Amino acid sequence: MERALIILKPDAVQRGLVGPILTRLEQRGLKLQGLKLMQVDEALARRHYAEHEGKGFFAGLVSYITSAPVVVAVVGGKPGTVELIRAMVGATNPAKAAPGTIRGDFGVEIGRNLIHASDSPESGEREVAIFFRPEELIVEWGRAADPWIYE
Ligand code: D4T
Repeated sequence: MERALIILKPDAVQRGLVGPILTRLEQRGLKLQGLKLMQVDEALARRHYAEHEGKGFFAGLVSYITSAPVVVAVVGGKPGTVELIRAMVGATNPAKAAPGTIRGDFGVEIGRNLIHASDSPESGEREVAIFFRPEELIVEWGRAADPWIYE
């Protein structure tokens, strides 16, 4: 069962873009399995972004993600979900992200790129486990529209 961790970063929360971004995911037909507002502390930020430790932008990335509350969500349940969400999110640098993508429609700079989405099913599993306890998730729930979204 494939799923992605989504983080609506501090700029998305501060700019009132939580609703519009979640709306896009919902309208696409994606299904939430978990959702919460939280403050990321430095230890969590370092763990989540461990692959970037040592890079020039790492300190700025950690201070940005810990600077104010974020909204974290788990989205998925179907094969292909991670790739579909990454396509909706757009390129890492919003200046290069295509119009119609979340970063391409709402962002300007790479250090304020609004949203994180897991980049593979394996990352999704690792990241969901970092941010959510199992009891915070509802993995299987029926939705009346499902047969109109999935064949
Ligand atoms: P995230 O992980 O936030 O979904 O972004 P991406 O998956 O699209 O991009 P990434 O892992 O390569 O980068 C993580 C995070 O670091 C910021 N960043 C990245 C930055 O501030 N400067 C940079 O030069 C790069 C490469 C943006 C996203």
